[in-house]
Order: sequence, then C-alpha cells, then structure tokens
Amino acid sequence: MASTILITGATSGIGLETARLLSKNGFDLILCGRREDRLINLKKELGEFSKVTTLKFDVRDQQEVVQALGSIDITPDVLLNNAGNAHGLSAIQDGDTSDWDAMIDINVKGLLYVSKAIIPSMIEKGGGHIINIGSIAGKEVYPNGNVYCASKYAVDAISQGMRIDLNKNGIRVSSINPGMVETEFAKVRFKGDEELANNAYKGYQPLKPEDIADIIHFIITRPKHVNIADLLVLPTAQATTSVFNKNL
Ligand code: NDP
Ligand code: 8X3
Repeated sequence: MASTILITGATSGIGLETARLLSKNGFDLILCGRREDRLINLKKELGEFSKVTTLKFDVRDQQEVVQALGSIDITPDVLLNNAGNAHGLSAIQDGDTSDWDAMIDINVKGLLYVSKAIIPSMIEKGGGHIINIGSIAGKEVYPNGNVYCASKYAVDAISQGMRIDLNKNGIRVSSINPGMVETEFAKVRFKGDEELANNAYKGYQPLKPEDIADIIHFIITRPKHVNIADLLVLPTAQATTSVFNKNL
C-alpha cells in the first residue's frame, strides 16, 4: 500500500512542488489549502499518478480544521506542516497588529491545530512522521523580522517538544529550516507589491521550491530507524539572513 502524506499549504510554493514530486513517486496525497480552484486543478494534474484527496480549510479556524480532517477516514503516514507566510516587514514600533495576528495564528496556532487533529491517529497506528517547515528566521532574528521570527522560533520549539513527547510513540519529527526560496512568500509578505517581492530574489540564485521538495522526499524515504531531526538549508549565495554574495 502506498504511503500517504498530508500537506498543508499545498496550493503554492514548497507545498505544491512537494505534492508534485511525491505523487510522481507513488505517494498518495491529502492536499490542503484555502484556494479551492487550485486544489481542484491539482487533483486533476496529479490524480493520474496517485490517489489525491483535497481539503479546503483555513488553518486559523480550529473548528474548520477539525471538521475537514475528521471528514476523511485516512491516517496519513506523514504530516507536512508547511502552511504559513510572513505578513509585513516592519520595525516592532510600526508593526500592524493584524499582521501579527495572522503570523501567530497561521504559523504557530494553525500548525498546532492541524497537529492536534492528526497525532492521536498516528499514536493509535503506532507511528508516523511529522515534518515542520520552520525557517532560518527561527534560528536568527533580523531587522524588522520580529514577529515572523518569533513565529518561526516557536515552530522550532514546538518541533523539539514534539520530538520529546512523541518519542515513546515511535513518531519521527523533523524540522526543515530554509533560507530564501523563490515562491509566493515575498508577494504575500509585501501584500502584492510585485517590485518589492521581486527585489527579495534579485542578484543571486535563491533556492527553488523543488530543492526543498527533494529534501522532503529524501527525509521521508530514510529507513524507519533514521530521523533527520533538524536541517538548515540555504542558497549557496546566502550565509545568514542578511549576508548574500551577489557576485556569484
Ligand atoms: P507560499 O506563499 O508560496 O505558500 C504558502 C502556502 O500556505 C500556500 O499554499 C497557502 O495556501 C498556505 N496558507 C497560507 N495561509 C494559510 C491559511 N490561513 N490556511 C491554510 N493555508 C494557508 O510560500 P512558501 O511555499 O514559501 O511557504 C511555505 C512555508 O515555508 C511557510 O511556512 C514559510 O514560512 C516557509 N518558509 C519559506 C521561505 C521562503 O523564502 N519562501 C523560507 C523559509 C521558510 P492558500 O493561500 O491556498 O491557503
Ligand atoms: C523566510 C526567509 O529570511 O525572509 O522564512 O525570513 S526570511
């Protein structure tokens, strides 16, 4: 029987490319996101390679999360907690509280709500694998990154906590912390401002979402006794959140 992976944030970027790669490698997919048109198209695109179930919900809404995940009778072998974004880039004194709410509610509480809905069935099944997408922003704070960084530091702490608490249940917990990846991330952070979004990736070669998808595929295909616990993945041109070699 094929393994099943549940991916939050499958409609774009890292989640989308992971869905594409894994379906071509025989994994069944449970794809989640808010943009239903994209979920419908993905089911059409990937349905020929593997079994695809789609679920439309907002990770911020615990009732929606519980309802959507309770509507399927499948325990995923792998949960990829990927949904998330940065909203804004401002000094703490200038921050917009609705941006703060969005980042804490989606990146932290959303990840927790989805995990809480899935973990009991993994425990019952006697195993599973949770992969949380953190960030270099969860390892290092940078100017104006404040609350986004806080949300990703929280993801780092939650990953460590999950690894400890689920150790007795044989559930692997991995954390992948990327540097700059060219996705819709910058467009969301800069609220649709194309120029600011494009600038984020200018003058160097950022990671592609396919690079992270490859790593996810590698991590979940290790033998059961191997858990890749924590990875920092950067473009070669990036050394820290602010040191970039634009002469490569
Ligand atoms: P994208 O903007 O391309 O994708 C974000 C995904 O998250 C979309 O599929 C979106 O789906 C989903 N999402 C956002 N908000 C919600 C919500 N409230 N409910 C449900 N789904 C939601 O960005 P990336 O692929 O880059 O981001 C994926 C993860 O990688 C994030 O956690 C991000 O923080 C992290 N990351 C990204 C980096 C980068 O440089 N790009 C670097 C380090 C980490 P929809 O809108 O359909 O709901
Ligand atoms: C996304 C990378 O450096 O913009 O998590 O925070 S960064």
